[in-house]
Parts: sequence; C-alpha cells; structure tokens
Amino acid sequence: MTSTQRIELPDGVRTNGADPNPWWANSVVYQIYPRSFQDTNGDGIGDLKGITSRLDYLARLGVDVIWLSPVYKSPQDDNGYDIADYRQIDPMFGTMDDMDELLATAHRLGMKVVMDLVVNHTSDEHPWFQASRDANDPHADWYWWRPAKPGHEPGTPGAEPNHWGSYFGGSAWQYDAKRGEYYLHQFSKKQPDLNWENPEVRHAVYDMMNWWMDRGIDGFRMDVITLISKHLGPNGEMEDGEIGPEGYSNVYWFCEDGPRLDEFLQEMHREVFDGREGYLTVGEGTGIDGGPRDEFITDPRNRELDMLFVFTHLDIDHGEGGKWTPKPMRLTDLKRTMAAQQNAVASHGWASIFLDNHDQPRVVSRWGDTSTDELRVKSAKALALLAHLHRGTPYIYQGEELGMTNAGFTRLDQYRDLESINMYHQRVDEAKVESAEDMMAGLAAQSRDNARTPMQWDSTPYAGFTAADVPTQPWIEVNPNHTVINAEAEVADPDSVFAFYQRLIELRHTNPIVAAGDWKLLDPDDEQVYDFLRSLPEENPEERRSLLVIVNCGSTSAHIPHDAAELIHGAVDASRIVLSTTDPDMAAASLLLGKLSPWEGIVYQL
Ligand code: TEU
Ligand code: CA
Repeated sequence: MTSTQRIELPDGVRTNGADPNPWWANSVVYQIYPRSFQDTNGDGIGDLKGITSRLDYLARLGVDVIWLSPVYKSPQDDNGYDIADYRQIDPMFGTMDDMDELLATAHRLGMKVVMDLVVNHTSDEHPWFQASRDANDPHADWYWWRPAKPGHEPGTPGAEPNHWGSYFGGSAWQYDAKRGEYYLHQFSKKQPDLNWENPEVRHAVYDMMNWWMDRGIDGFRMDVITLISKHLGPNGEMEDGEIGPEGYSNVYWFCEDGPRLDEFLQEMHREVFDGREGYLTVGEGTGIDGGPRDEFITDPRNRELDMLFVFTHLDIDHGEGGKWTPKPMRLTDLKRTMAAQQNAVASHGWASIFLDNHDQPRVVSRWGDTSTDELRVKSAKALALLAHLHRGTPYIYQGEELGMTNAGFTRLDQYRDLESINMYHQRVDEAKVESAEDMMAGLAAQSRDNARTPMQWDSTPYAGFTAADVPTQPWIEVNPNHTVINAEAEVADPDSVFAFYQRLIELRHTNPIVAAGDWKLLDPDDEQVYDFLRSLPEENPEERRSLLVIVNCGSTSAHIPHDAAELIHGAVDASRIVLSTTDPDMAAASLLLGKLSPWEGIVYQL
C-alpha cells in the first residue's frame, strides 16, 4: 500500500466482467524468489526472516500483493519447485512461525501474500510418490506409471515407453526398479507428474490448499496448472511425437490444455475458493496463447482462475533452436503478441502483465540497453511504463524495480539452474547440436540464473544480501554491478528506476483509466515506437477519459508515428503530461516536435 491509497474503482467501470469489480483490479503484485532475496542467518541463502525484514521496503514501493516462490520442504532439485511436504516450511527458509510472522507483518502493512502451488508434480521424495512405487499401495495410481516398451529389457536405453523429452533434458520417463515400471516427469526426474485423473489426488490437493487458506494466506500462483490434464488416447494411449535433433519428441502436446482442465479448475474453485473473499488466483498458462482459452479460463462466470500468465510475448526472441539460440526481438512481434493477449480478455476475463520472472532473463538486458548506466536507467523506465500501462494486473519481479541486469556469467561452473546445466550437456556434449561457445552465449542471454542472482540492497561486498563477513559465499554469485545498482542508492534518488516504479504504481492505484480503460494498439507496423490508447467511455463530453501512451523502444531518437501524431495533431498542453520517463517539459517538447528522445516514454491525457 503506497502513501496514496488504492482507490475503489467507480461503479460502472468494467474490469473482468464481474460486478462488483474484484479487489485486485487495480493492484500490483511483487514476486519474491526467496533463495535470492535476503539472508539473515549467514548461510548465503535467502530466508523468511529476511523477507519479513524487507517488507517496509515493499510497502514503500507501494505494491499490494507479494507472491512467494516455493518455501516448502524440498530437496531443492529445482529450487523448491519439487515439493516433498506441502505443509512444512523447508528448514533452509525457516519455520512455520517465521511464515506466520511474515504473513502477519505483511497484513499489518496492508499487503497480501500469495503462495506458490506446485501440484502438477511433487518431489520424488514426497511420501505419496514413495508409496506409489508399490503397485499394491493405495497410492499406486497417484502418478503416471507405464511398462517398458514391449520387447525391451526394462531400465535399459531405448526401453522408455516413448521418446518424450523432459523440459530439463533427457527422457521424460524414469525407470523405477522397485515398481518395475517407468514414471512420467515433464520436468526433472525428481519431479514426477501427479495423476489428476485420480479424484483422490485432486481432493488431497484441495485439502492442502484449504489448509493454507485457513492459515490466512491470500491466494495462489499455480505452477504449470494448464499441464495437469493429459490428452490420453481412448485406451489411455500416449501418442509419441516427431523425434527432434536432440533425440526426443515433445511432451507438450500430451499435457498442454488437456480435455479435463476446465472440469478440474472448476472443481478446485468449488472445493477451495467458493465462499472465500479477498484472495487472488493466477495460473501459469504454459501452452495457452492470447485467445479464447485465455478468456474462458479467466472469465469470472466460469469460476476457474482470476488470471493467467500467458508467455507468447516472451517467446518472440527464440530462434530455430528455441530459447538457446536467441534472435533479436522485433517490436512488431511484441505488439502482435501483446495485442492478442489484451484483446482476448477485452470484454470478459483478465490479463497478467509481466516481462520478468524467475524463469526469464532480465528484460532490461534482454530488450533494453545496458551499454551505459544512463541508457540502462532510461530503458528500464521505458519498458516499465510500456508494461504497466497495459490493461491487467502488473507483476514486478524482485530487482526489476531497480533495473537489475543479467548475471554476465562466462563459465559453466557459475551456473546453478538444472535446466541450464542439463541443456548445456545435452546440446553440446550428447546431441552435439551446438558448439560450447554458442551454448555459453545462449546461456548468457537466456539462462534462468540471470534472474536469480542475489537481490542488490547496497554496495557492500555481498550487496547486503548477506552480511559481508559471513564465512559462506551466497549460493549464487552477486552481480558485481551492485556497487552502482542497489536499493539503498535508488530509494534515495528521486530520478531512480525505483522512484519511477513508485509513480507507476501510484498511477494504477489512483487513475481508473489505467486500471480499467479499454486498450487499443496504434501504429502496429512501427518497429521502434510502441504506442496505444487507454480509454473509458465518456460520461460527459467535458470529461477527458483517454490516455495516449507512447514509448520509444530504441537507443536513437524516433519520430512520433502516424496514429499518435494524428491524436496529438500539434496541440500540446504540458499540464496534460500524466507521466513521462523524461522531465515533463522535455516530454511536451518531444510531443510538439513529433520526435522522441532515446527510450522516452510519455503518458498524455487526450
Ligand atoms: O515453469 C514452467 C515453465 O514453463 C518453465 O520451466 C519454462 O518452460 C522454462 O523455464 C523455460 O525454458 C514452472 C516454474 O516457474 C519453474 O521455475 C519450474 O522449474 C517449473 O515450472 C517446474 O515446476
Ligand atoms: Ca539464510
């Protein structure tokens, strides 16, 4: 909650189609990756007490909701997205008392707390899976077990049921000698997929979710929730796909947006959320594009989810070889994918707005310009303005509000992420589809570890993430540029990226056009300037209820394109500059001259 209160949206203003409008319609969410946020006990790993100690900072930023990436008991094979006990906090992060204190402190400061729900799969160390390894156990059918391919010795290469590959490299099938069969794991072999076809599985999950909701949390971010329903053949067949250059076929088609997804999400809503208020649900919509399915799942009349993370706008710089062979981002591709997402939920449903998270490289390095610190600051602000002025709920990933950059790792041993390390070995050593040099470039550009370096609180040796004199190194290297880019410096600087995010959040809290206005793309073919209109229906001709948003997404000056110029048609009134990345007088001059300075972004009241 910023210094300025978040207003109640006026009646008659439509958001997701629900009446009254949901509380979160003009809220902003902040994602925390606990391992990398704040360490308080000197083991070089972030913890819950660390998060609680920084809640004042988040209140000052003005965010309304905190999303915590997983903090549950886990062998940490995938940094907590492999859960061994959903009702226990991992001792590495602290205790349940620490969790209760975090929750109470956040609520006292007016912020809500959303937990991460990882139920497409569990850890292989979860008691459910351990029990399922016995074909006679009541949990036998809680996971996806299949026999070896006929005519092959179980457990030997080539005996896997089919050629599906895991997201994290290797086969998506793992042989288990005790069971004598293979189990499916879309992610690592320590993340076996749960069988949601089994109602006992579903109700065990709902019980756990109710347990947490009853403890006072404010909702869930649901990990790969659109993968829980599988496309089985009439007799449970699992169709194999075309085998790719690395020797595996795609498991995607079998798991994305399956035939029973709506049934499961509606059942979950009935079992967990019916009768509850003041919560938020957001699903990671892997495989869902900006279209009818996005609208259907987030349309409140269908009682499934409040919003989805749709990733189509973050795939636009993936080359032939996928994300490991990145290609330059084309702004018209960003416009096209964002327009599809915005238009999908224009009448019903709602969008999540995000450019960063713990699985993506940092956007200022990816699509901004970090060649100088001045351009880093300018491009960070421009990209923030571009994102936050879209229609939907914005998500800020820790450090994005400071303009933190990619890690800049140059050696494989600096990486920690199993996806990055596994894919290096699969593509370079095993399948030999890429040279070591090219793959290292791919990692530097796209590895998830770029988002996971410690939060930069100050300029001390470990950036204030952990005490300078602790014996233990942080679990992953601190970015050396923390001496310049850090919260302590930016909180004190009214022209910092941090200060700009405060103003963006304030605008969403106080301006109903930003929170609910229709979104309309302008100049779709311009490759450097991203501009669009936000407008609320006029109640009376006097009232101005439209905002022109115009952002130069390049390090050179750019002409104001046709559609925007038409709307401005030469008459510029500086008092109608609502927000700009540059000084308002400069922004007014830019609009008047029809020329934007590098990375200049302006919100102009029409
Ligand atoms: O991510 C799912 C997902 O889509 C990513 O794995 C993505 O495919 C990949 O990073 C892009 O290359 C979720 C969590 O956000 C991620 O951290 C977990 O690793 C994954 O699920 C498994 O739980
Ligand atoms: Ca710690």
